Amino acid sequence: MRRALTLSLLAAPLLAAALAAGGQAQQLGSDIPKTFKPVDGAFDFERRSVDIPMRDGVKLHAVIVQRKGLTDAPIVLQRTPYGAESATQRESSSHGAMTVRASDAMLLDAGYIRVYEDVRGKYGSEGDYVNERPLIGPLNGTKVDHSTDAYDTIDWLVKNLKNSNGRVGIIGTSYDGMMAAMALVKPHPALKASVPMNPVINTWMNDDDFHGGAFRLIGFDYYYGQDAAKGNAGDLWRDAYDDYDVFLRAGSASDFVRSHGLQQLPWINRMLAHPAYDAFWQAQALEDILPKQPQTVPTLWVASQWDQEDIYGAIAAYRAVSKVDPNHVNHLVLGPWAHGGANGDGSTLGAIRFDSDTGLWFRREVLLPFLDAHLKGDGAGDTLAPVTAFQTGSNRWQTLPTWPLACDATCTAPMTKLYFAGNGALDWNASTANGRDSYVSDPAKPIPYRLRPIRPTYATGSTWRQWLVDDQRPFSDRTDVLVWQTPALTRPVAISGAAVVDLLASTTGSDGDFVAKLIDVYPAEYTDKPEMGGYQLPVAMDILRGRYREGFATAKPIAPNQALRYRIVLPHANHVFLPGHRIMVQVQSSWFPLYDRNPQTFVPSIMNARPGDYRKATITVDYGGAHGSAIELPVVAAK
Ligand code: PG9
Repeated sequence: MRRALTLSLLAAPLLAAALAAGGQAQQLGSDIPKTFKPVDGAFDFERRSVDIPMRDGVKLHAVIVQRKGLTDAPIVLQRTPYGAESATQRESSSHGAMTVRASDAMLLDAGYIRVYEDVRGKYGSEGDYVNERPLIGPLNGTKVDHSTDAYDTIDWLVKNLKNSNGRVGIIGTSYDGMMAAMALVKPHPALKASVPMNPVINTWMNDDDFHGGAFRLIGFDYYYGQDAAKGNAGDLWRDAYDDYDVFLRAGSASDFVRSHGLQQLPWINRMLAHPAYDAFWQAQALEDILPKQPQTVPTLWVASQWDQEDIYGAIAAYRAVSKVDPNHVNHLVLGPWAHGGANGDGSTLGAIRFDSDTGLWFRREVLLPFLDAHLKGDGAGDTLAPVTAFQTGSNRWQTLPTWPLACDATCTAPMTKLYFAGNGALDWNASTANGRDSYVSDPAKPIPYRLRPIRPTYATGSTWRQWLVDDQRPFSDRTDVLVWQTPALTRPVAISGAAVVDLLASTTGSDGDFVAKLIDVYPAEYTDKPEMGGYQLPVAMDILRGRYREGFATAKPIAPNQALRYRIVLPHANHVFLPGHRIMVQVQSSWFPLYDRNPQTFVPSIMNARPGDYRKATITVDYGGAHGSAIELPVVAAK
C-alpha cells in the first residue's frame, strides 16, 4: 500500500511534465449512458406505462403490471390521485409480487392484469384535477367526469390488451374507492365487478370533511399535499409539536387557512363557502346518485367499523343501491378495521385484538372468490352472502341476509332503549325520577379528541389510524364530560346497525356541539390481557353541530336555556358487549382539533368565527321518564 503511494507520488510530477511538453489529456465523457437497458429477462412479471386517450383528447397515464406469459386474463383497474407509478414501486425486485402492496400481490399471483391509472390532472395524467370532480350535471358542465374516464379507460384496455379476456373489475380504497363507485354510473359493458373499499361517498355527510355538520380541521394537511402540486406537495408546516396548540393558536378554520396561504387552493375555498349541507353538497351525494338507475354490476362494498376517514360511505351506498338491485348483485363486508385496514394485517387495531388476521381472511375468502367468480367466470360462482360482517367482541365472522340486521335510525320500528338515569346509571327501564346533569363547555379549553401531544395526521409515527379505538378513560373523569353506564352485564348484548344517542338537552349559548360515544367498558380485571382491565373501547362515536338539529341544509340558532332534542346518529357497528362488560355513554361538547370549535354563540358561518364569538356555555342533559335522554341500540339476538 505504502509502496503504491510512493510510486504514484513519484509519477505525478512526471505526468505533469509530459502534459506541459505537449502530451494529450484524456477526454472525459458522461458516466451516465444515454439509455440504460435493464437486464430483466429473468423477471417473473412485465410492467409498462401507457397513456390512454379519453373522449376529450386528454391522455391519462397508466401502469400495467402482470405475470409473464398470461393469456386470456382478466383485468383489475384502479384509478388513483396518489400516483400510479409509485403504486407499483414498493420494492425494486425481479418478482412482481414484491413491487406492489400485499393485497395486490395476491391478484398478480392469481393471474390478473393489474392496471393503475392516474386520475386526470394528477401525477402523469393530463387535464385538470378537480378534487372529487362532480359527475356531469349541475356542478360539472364539461363532457368528462370519473365515470366517463373509467369508461374510456376500460374501452381502451379491452381493445388494446391482447392477452385480456375482456372482463374488467375496478377496485380501490378511499378516493380510489370513490373511483370504483363512480364507474358504476353508466358503466362500460366490460365492467363485470367493482370493489369500492372505504369509498368517499359523501364527504359532507360523515366521510372525510364534515361529521354532523362539524368541520374536520385535519383535512387541511390532505388538501395541501394533494392540491398544492401535481404530484405530492409534501407536509404543511407547523409551528408547534402538538396540533392542539397549532389549531388553538390559529383561531377559526378560515384563520388557519389564511395563516398558511391555503386560500390559494380552490377546493378549500369551496369547503369554506359551503359549511351547511346545501345544494352544492347534495348534488354530489353518491348515495343519492347511484340509485337513480338499476345497479347491474356486481359490487362488493367494503366498510370498516373504525374507519377514521370514510366511515359513512360504503354502508350508505350499499343500502342505497340495494333498493335498485333486481339481481341482488351487491354485497357488503364490514370488518374490524381502520381506514384501508382490509388491505393489510387485520389481527389488531391499537390495543384491540381480533384473534385472527381478519384482513387476510377477507382477501382470501371474500375478495378473491368474488373477483374470480365475475372476472374469470360469468358470475355463476358468486356464492357470497349479501352481508359478511365481523362481530367484534366475539371476534368471529358472520354471514347475514341484510344490513342493518336490527332496526336502526332509519327504521320506523323502535330500537331498544337504554335510559340515562341518576348517579350516572344507564337503565333498560325508564326511571320515574327526573334529573339533570350539567357541565361547562369552554371553547378556550376544548377537549382533545385524543391524548396530547397530538401529532399531525400524516406525520411520521402518527397513530391517527387507530384513534377510534383509543381508551376513553382519560376523558371520562373530566368535569366537562358526562358519563352514564350500566352495571356489569349478566348476559351478552349484541348490536348490528347504527345506535342513536337521543339527548334532551339545553345550553346557555345559542349554538353548540354534542359529541356522543358508545363505549364497551372491559371488566376491571381482565385475565386474557391484564393491561386491558377497565379499558373503555369506543364502539361508535360521532358529533352533531347543534345548529343543524332540525336539518343539515340550514343552520338555525339554538334557543338558549330550552330543553331540545338532539339525535346523534352513531356509525354502524356489529358488536357484542360480553357478560362482565358494561355499556357506557359519554357526552361532551368539543373534540379538538379533529373538529373546529363551536363558538357556542350563533354566527352565520363558524368557519369565520371571530375571537370574541367563542364563549363558555353550560350544557344540561335531562333524563327520567320515557322521553328523557337515552341511547337507542340496534339490539339483535346474541348467538
Ligand atoms: N380519505 C382520504 C381522502 C381525503 C380527502 C378527500 C378524499 C379522500 C383518502 O384516503 O383517499
